[in-house]
Amino acid sequence: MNEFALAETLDAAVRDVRAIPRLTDKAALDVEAAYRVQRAAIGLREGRGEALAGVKMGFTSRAKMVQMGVHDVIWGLLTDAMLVESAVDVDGLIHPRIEPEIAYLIGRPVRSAADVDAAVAGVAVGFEVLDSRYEDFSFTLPDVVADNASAAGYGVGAWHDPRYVSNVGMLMEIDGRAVQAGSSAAILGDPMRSLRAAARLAGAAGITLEPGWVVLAGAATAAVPLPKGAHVRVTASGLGSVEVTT
Ligand code: OOG
Ligand code: MG
Repeated sequence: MNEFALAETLDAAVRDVRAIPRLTDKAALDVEAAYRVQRAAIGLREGRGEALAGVKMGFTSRAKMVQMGVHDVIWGLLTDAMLVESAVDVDGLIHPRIEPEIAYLIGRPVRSAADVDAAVAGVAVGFEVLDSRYEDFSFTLPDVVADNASAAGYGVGAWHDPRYVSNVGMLMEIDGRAVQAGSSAAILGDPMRSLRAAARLAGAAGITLEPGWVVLAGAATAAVPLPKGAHVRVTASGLGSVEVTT
């Protein structure tokens, strides 16, 4: 299968809400080719009217690397349609998970890592909804890259003025019960490092981070299954909380 056909296979899995076998079971796919598949699949979304809205970093914490068995930092693209306002329709997802994130708001165009520190317009606590398109939520590095780093949705709390959040406590609760707790320091030692990596990777790919875009720095803890009828709250010390229902 060519790269465009692989992108169409992943895109169909999203639309049909049906898991597919890993691409690497049949196709010889390296990481570089996988990023081309990712970009082609995003192109299909753009063709349906979705607009790029940001970047997400993956496997920036040890907790996530250990959970998923992948040991390289990856990145993916967010579109406006992925933004969750208050509720997630889990019936439209295959096997969703949720994880606590630190989010940055871009205030000025960023073309390289050198631009990014001065371009931060805000920081917030956030969450990411993941939905691997692969059976059993299981993949190799090229598979998950091609699958846009399992991105399905994201939400952010109130934006705060730029500030250092290199070591703030983070808590994720479902129906009032703590399900994950950690520190933002789990994200590459400081989520700003992840933001700089996002700027470097996007720049190398010829993508400018635009004003209004959001960068998800990566989960501070492992992800947990997102059931139907749940109320999730993610809190980060000093940044307040963000809530979502399913
Ligand atoms: C891949 C996405 C990883 C993160 O924050 O580390 C990620 C996955 O776990 O399926 O978004
Ligand atoms: Mg994430």
